Amino acid sequence: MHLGSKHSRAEEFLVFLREFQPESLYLVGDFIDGWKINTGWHWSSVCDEIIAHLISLARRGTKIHYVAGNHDAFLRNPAFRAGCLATLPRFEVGNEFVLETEAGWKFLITHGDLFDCVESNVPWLSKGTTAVYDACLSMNRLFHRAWQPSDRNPYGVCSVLKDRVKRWIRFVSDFESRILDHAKQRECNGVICGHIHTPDIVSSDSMWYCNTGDWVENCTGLVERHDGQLHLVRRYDEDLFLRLPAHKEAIRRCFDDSETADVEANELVSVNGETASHGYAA
Ligand SMILES: [Mn+2]
Repeated sequence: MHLGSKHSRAEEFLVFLREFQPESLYLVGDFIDGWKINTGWHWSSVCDEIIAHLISLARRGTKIHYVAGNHDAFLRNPAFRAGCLATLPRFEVGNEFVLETEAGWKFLITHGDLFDCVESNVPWLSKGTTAVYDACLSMNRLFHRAWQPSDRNPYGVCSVLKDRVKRWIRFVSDFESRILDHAKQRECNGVICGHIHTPDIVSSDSMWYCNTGDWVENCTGLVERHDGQLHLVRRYDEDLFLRLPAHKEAIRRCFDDSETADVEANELVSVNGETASHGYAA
């Protein structure tokens, strides 16, 4: 979300959030942009409405998991958490959580900055690229105001941003493998992260890599539906669906019959109707 940054799409996010009454809500890092507190803080009344809506969801029973990111790393400080957040009901902060879907698949949920070599090893470079990125976003918005129809994504036209994405592809591939290795160590079947702002659902090395995207450039969010499908909602693009069969551990718990479970777990899975052999082996 990067709430507090002038590029945060608070209005669009609030519309999305109001569509659901979820059992659990995961805010996947950089929800509040603490880096902007000293260099251009933009906190609108819509930001207040978002916070009020989150509190109201928690009061109505939604469990809220706040994953800390690099822009809200102050929440990684246990003293801060104990002082400010302890009184909030049904609200938990952490670096990572494990979500088990209705179908029994385990996803590690983490922001992703801890697996970004630049962020971990060269923080000054990370801050520098953030400044360049912000300048690109501002240019993009000016371009949009001057020449684009209002129903188009105001951040969808700047070629500078597209170049940026290409340049980062090599970096992204390493980011994916590092974060998936970590999820594998945590005995998960996939990862749900953010950080690089590129929404996606892909199969990689018998694992699932899901990136929730952002509410800055893309306006995207990931929803687990009651039928067990993962649904990547994209405000300015066609939605993506990940259809997973019941996981064999879940089947085993229900029927205690490993023979049936092996057959079910080897079913084909699909993203947006295109089937692919996932080949997952527990
Ligand atoms: Mn980040």
